[in-house]
Amino acid sequence: MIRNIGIFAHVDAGKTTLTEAMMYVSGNIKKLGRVDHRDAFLDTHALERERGITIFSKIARLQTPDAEFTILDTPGHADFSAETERTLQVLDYAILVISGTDGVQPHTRTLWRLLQKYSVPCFLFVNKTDLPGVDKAHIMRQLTGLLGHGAVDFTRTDTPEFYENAALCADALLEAYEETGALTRAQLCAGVKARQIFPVTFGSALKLTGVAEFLSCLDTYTEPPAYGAAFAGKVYKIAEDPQGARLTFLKVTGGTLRVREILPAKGNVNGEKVTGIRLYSGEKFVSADAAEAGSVAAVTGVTFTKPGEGLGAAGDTDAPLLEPVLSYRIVLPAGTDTHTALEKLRQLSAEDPMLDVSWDERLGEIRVRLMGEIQLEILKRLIAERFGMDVTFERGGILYKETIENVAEGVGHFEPLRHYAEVHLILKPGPRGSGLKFTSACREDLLDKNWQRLILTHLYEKTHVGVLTGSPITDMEITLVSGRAHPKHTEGGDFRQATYRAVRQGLMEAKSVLLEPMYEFTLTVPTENLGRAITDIQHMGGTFAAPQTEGAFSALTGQAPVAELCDYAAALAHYTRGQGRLSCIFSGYAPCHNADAVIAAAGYDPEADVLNPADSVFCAHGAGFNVKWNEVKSHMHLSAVLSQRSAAPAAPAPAAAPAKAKSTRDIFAADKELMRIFEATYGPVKDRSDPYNMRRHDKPVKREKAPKPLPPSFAGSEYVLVDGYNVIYSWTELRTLSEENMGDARDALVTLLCNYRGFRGCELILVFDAYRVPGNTREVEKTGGISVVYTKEAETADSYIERVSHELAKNHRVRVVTSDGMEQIIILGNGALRVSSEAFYDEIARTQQEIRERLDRHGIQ
Ligand SMILES: Nc1nc2c(ncn2[C@@H]2O[C@H](COP(=O)(O)OP(=O)(O)OP(=O)(O)O)[C@@H](O)[C@H]2O)c(=O)[nH]1
Ligand SMILES: [Mg+2]
Repeated sequence: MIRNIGIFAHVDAGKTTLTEAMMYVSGNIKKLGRVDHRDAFLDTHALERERGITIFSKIARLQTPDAEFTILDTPGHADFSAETERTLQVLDYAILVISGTDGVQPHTRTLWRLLQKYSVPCFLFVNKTDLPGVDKAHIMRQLTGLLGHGAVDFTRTDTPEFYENAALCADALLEAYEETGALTRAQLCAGVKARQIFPVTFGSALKLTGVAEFLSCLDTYTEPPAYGAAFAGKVYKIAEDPQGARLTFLKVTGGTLRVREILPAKGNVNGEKVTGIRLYSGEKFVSADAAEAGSVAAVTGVTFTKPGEGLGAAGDTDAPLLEPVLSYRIVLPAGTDTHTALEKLRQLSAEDPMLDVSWDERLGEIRVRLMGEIQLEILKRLIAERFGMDVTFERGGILYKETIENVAEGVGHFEPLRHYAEVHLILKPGPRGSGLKFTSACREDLLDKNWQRLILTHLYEKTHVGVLTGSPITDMEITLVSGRAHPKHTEGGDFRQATYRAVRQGLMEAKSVLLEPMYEFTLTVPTENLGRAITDIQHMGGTFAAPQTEGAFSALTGQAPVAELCDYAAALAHYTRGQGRLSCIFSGYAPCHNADAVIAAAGYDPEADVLNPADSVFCAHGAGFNVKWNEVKSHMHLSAVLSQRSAAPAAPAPAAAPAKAKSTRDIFAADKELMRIFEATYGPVKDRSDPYNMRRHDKPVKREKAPKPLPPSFAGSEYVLVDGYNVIYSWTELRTLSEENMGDARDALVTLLCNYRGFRGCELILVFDAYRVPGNTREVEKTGGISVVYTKEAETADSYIERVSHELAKNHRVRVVTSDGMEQIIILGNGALRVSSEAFYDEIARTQQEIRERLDRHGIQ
């Protein structure tokens, strides 16, 4: 059975050289390559050979007489640590390489944190002992500082001193040792597996000393894990082979994976057929018909996979610990079509989700997230090689996050005509670095389990943004505590709306805190410059430990904001005349040291963020209307959970006492004018006297008073915005026409709408996407009383409609005609009403019928 072992260290410690040496010493490769000669077995990519560093994780298959190992070599440079972290989820053991000359480095500490998070048992190899100045005792002291008593020298495993040291690692080991005066192989193996013992050996990968002994240590003290019979798999990496085939690297963690079988997928995506299984070693692979549990393989034929995903019986991996903190704009070469470029760049994002390639609609920019300058250079080269695009990068700033410091209840209600959903969420601050956690504590008699699951899906599916700067929120527990569906009118999308709005409403009520990314840094300067270094770090709002002076240099380690440190290298080089060294690694988020300035510079207005509304939509007079976030709680249909708990925590929920609701017709009777408009628009109003008690409030409702005045958005004239191509594609006649000639289909639609407008007396805006047309500027044509808009380059009809409807809805009734499948959030978020293309088709047909009847009455042919 195979043992999967990852190999980790800071840059240049000798990981690739050690892997090569282990392959050579064990007879798995015949020729010893070398990183420095650009012929290493694993650093196979041209960019890796050019720079002499590992950029992509790689696999080496290693067979010894007694065991089979899969070694995963990882990049040591901090800029590629996301790639390194991804491999951790498929490992049985890790090797942490320490360079004998450098000792424990800040990056070693980061890697140690990662190994702890993923609970991977670990062996240590102290490398480069061939070089002068390597002090084994000093390194052992450093390792004890890092790992505690678990670091045990395994150079000689038959001495009393060895047994004593190993026995001190755990109570069970100590007891066994006291009984017998020794420890068995099985006991030591168990200690290693339980992360109580971390075996340390010494050697030189380059000179092949201590390598055979290290291999034998791995052979003796590792054991393959046990796996279940049901298929399970963990995806850790997506890549492309030189022929452009998509490779899904995974570990089979249960059962067997076979070629031509369907790889089961989670969620809505159907499974896909595995067309090939490749067992890679270095650049080469052998094809296999099946991969047993424990194998790490590359699978071809599947497109839905993403790193971190669990397949079959396996769960998904938690969010990674390390993440990029710098945002960049990608500037495309002149004449490149933005849309095509974005699609290509998104392929890279599928391989490395951390890049998070995104399109900022507001600023018209493509953005990526990066770890640092070296990653930037590599990405630039990769984009040029794979897509033939010579892009440049512009710094787009720091990736801030937001959290809250008090508990709040967020309420979202979504009830345009014939829709219904209400959601109550408790937002609670979580520990720093804990990310977002979503749970449900909602009673099933209040809301069916399926709706609850759907709400959780909606919480997971979106990057929820905060209300200070619009940055993603983090470190919160969001609990679903209450909600309501309508047995007839609730559709899945309604809960999406209500959930998103509940999060935002809660954020508006809570006290928000801006968080900024921090670096853990080591700053080495000539001792005469130490004073300057300390002053600089203090000015940055950083913290540091007592400086360590060695010879003419002093080292300062601590934490400081990324925003301040990311540009410090230039100043450092200047005042130390090139002798200063700065090494940084992301260490997490902390409250922002200059929050007020950052918030002011962001200029974010949460109430104007139409993509992320905090307001709700309620229904009155047969039409939905917008309710501001700070008034939602006086309209909501369920009681607040927070206040209920604090007011009478022990009291059982009162039995539902249905308040007598007035029928829609009653309400309309109060406003004949509205009734007329409503009926003219939707046809006769059906008497839906609320058979489901939808209007019941848990608290008594005073219905005697006159209905609330209508929101101002319905007072003025009516605007109808029509998403042109959507309508053409969903109306059979127009679609058929478009297949022959799109121009004819557009003209036919214009004619229909002109007639409609003439009869209904509304303002009509017909919008056609022209965003894929390079160099196109927006055009507006007035024809037959309607406005026909062709959007400009990089502007979709959706985004145009969203903006315009937002403006118009302030003073007018606005309806938006688009397909059913479209996200409703945008349009409805700003008070406009959405009409599906199908429903609008009926309306147009009815209008035409009315026009004909009227013409008939007047004897006009
Ligand atoms: N003297 C000496 N040099 C070594 C030893 N092991 C590796 N090196 C050298 O150290 C440099 C880095 O080695 P790599 O194997 O590329 O190190 P790495 O840890 O894989 O580096 P990255 O993948 O870029 O993080 C090369 O110049 C190696 O020749 C050793 O045992 N002794
Ligand atoms: Mg390497």
